[in-house]
Amino acid sequence: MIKLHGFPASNYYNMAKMALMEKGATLEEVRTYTGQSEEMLAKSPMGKVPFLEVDGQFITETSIILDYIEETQAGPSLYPADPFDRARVRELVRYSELYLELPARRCYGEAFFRTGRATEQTKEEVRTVMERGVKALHKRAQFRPYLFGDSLTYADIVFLYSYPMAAAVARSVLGWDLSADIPDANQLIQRLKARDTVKVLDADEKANMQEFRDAYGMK
Ligand SMILES: N[C@@H](CCC(=O)N[C@@H](CS)C(=O)NCC(=O)O)C(=O)O
Repeated sequence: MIKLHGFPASNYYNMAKMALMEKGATLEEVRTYTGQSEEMLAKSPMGKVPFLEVDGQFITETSIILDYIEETQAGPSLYPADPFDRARVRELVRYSELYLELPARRCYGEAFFRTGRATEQTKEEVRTVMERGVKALHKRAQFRPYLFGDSLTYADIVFLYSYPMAAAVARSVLGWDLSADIPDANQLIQRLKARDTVKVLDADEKANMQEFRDAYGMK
């Protein structure tokens, strides 16, 4: 059985967990917080979550984990059949990850945790990358009604756990209403949030929030 390490307040963890749930896979969740201990690095060399445990061995990096899930688990395919279309979905995954979530993450301390304030230079850098990410999404995302066509793909899963954080950072740190620039985003997020899998993920995330804050010494 696949074991998924991480914690439900982690957006990346939820991407991997949602993919497994959408596949109807049997999974064991192993509560693991991030860190740099040798024990952790032996399993997750960057000390990050999520990571998968398969027969006592470990796989890290969410997009790699998603591909592994696709290749090993039964259930509906979360990629289109055509190789070109699959590449397009992978592009969308990368756009959300690298040009929305990752830059926004630099301001999570200020936006969500009150653990620090972003400098003006950081804000400028973050905004520049995100603005380009938004333009890239405009060129590729379909919203028909999913990011790529009429069925759920990994692009939607990664968007669901990237866009809301990016929008919150944009609003609270950058004074920028991201939803005005991606008008179809909110409707897609609402559609995704109505899925049974996401209702469970949301409840698990809420239930984990205090433990998560305690684990990192946050108030
Ligand atoms: N590139 C990684 C990013 C995962 C990530 O940043 N996870 C966060 C938790 S949501 C983490 O482990 N942070 C700890 C750290 O950056 O050291 C992936 O795709 O899995």
